[in-house]
Amino acid sequence: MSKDSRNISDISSDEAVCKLLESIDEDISTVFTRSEDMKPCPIGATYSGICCKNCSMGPCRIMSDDDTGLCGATLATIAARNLARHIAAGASAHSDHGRDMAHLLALTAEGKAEGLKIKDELKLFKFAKTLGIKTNDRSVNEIAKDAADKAMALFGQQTGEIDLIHLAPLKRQEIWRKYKIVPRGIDREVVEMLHRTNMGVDQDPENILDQALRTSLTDGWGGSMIGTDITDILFNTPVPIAARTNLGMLKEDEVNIIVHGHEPTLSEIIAELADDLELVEYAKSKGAKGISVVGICCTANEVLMRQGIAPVGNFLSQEMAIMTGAVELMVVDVQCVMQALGELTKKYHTKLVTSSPKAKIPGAIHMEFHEVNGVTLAKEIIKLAIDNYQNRSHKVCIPDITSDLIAGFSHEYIRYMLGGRFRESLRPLNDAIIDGRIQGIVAIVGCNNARVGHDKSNNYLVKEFIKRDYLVVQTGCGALASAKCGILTPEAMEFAGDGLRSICETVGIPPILHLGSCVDNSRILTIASDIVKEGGLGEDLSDLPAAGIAPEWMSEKALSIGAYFAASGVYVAFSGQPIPVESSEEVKRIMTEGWQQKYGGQLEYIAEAEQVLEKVIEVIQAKRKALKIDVKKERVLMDMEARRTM
Ligand code: BF8
Repeated sequence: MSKDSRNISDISSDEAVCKLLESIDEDISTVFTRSEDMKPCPIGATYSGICCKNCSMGPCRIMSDDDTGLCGATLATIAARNLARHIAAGASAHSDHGRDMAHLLALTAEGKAEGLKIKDELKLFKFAKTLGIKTNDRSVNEIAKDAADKAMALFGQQTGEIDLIHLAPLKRQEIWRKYKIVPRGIDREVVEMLHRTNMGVDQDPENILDQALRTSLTDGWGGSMIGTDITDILFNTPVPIAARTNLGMLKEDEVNIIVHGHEPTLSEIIAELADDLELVEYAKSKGAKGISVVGICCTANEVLMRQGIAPVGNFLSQEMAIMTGAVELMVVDVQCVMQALGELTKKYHTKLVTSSPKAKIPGAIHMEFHEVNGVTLAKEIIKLAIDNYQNRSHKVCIPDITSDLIAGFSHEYIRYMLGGRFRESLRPLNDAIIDGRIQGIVAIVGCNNARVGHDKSNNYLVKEFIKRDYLVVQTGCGALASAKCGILTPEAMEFAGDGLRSICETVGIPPILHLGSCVDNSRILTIASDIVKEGGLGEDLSDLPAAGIAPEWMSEKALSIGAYFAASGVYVAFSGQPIPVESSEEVKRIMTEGWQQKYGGQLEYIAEAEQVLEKVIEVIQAKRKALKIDVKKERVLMDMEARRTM
């Protein structure tokens, strides 16, 4: 790759991506070449000062604690405001997704959503109960309509508390009430965050950041949780499913369609129609052997978990897929879709289709999805792809690289898997944590970032943690990184420590659990709350020997996720690129010591993955010590060994 001075193996750990980069044409620009050509602006991106653009007297460049903006705003105020706005944007993305799912549920209940019906009634009843909807003697559709209306009302609610926070342990709810950060309404907190960071409003960094936490809680315990629950209700709660991943899953002799983005609905329908006899016959009439639907990013996680559709890559793979020359059509909805796809697809035969009225791309064909036209539109899109099969213009170059994976561990399935069908329970998990066979739970989630080695830190940390008996749970692009690395399988047990391996073997789970897309981080909140309620590991989420890591973070959504975990009492480390407060010691202190004292959680940036490993182990071991469960593992393993040899 001539435009990039780095070694290709430093750029990505994904062999398929490396293979494509090796053979890239001179005139092709990718996120990797652009990251070499354009360095990040140093002001605000790293440790060297910060930039305020919130009024037209600026942009003001603040280089030290002695400087202020024209209005007098300090470095700490500006850093807090900037972070708060990122968190508001991230929370709004997840929440708007949740709102669309609620709208879809309402239309499905009314019979107006083409091709859709409620698939998981049990989950609907649970969701309705949480929202205070009466379920006795009522039809499924009546319950679904009321639940959808109530979920939508939570976005515009002005006072009180959003219902879903009541799923958290009671002690956690009291902490939120004490510091006045219980979300009143989902949209309300995002709007108030934007107001308070407007020029001349909230100028106290701690107060700004408290509202940022309240805003983030509307994501994790609000919009994301609504999104996850309704997706399960409409498309089924995931159970473990075997599949294969990476670019080698593209088919040289079939019509290849990639679904990319975050909203599951249209993608689920397209994936279901890939086997439609009429469409397959049509594809054959055009010279293809069949239709292959694959995914990228979190849409990939959604259709992977429920239909076993192959994810061909994560965020940084989206351009690579086009460069194989084998993709007839890529259909995108919202979030994490690079604008560069518009120009790149012009150089290949690939048709780029946008489907959301919220997200159009210059150069793409817009075929708008509405809840009422799902099946009709999906068929039109598939036909467009089929018609494009004969237009392949480049030599097809599909790297012959794939890996097996197991995905789809919903919290419902984890309870069932641990306790059995009639006595589902997290007890065995709690006991394994208490006796030390599992040292703790580490969520390794989030994005790829072209400024850091693709998948590298993720793969390193995942392996190091399971080696030390930490159960790893994953979502988003982190989960897909592990899948491509081949460790999202029961065979990864060979890398696990004795204690973790003994649990995995007994229960029949892999040591790394794929929990879904980024909105599905809400599943982690639910599991953690259930662990607390199960007993023996403290009274609050902050007591649990658990932590969160976003080792290659990129999106504002990651900042919102990190903030809601910290607000929920979890230690969170971001790595790779700095979070945008690094120049302010005061703000960093608030987010570590300050949040620890008030909320029992923290969010901090740690540059190197090795340091993250050390710090997270230190944090989790301190929690084990506080719970007085820090010395049991050796004895338990010796007992197990003795039993084996008897
Ligand atoms: O929501 S992990 S790069 S695809 S933001 Fe985007 Fe990050 Fe991937 Fe999913 Ni999440």
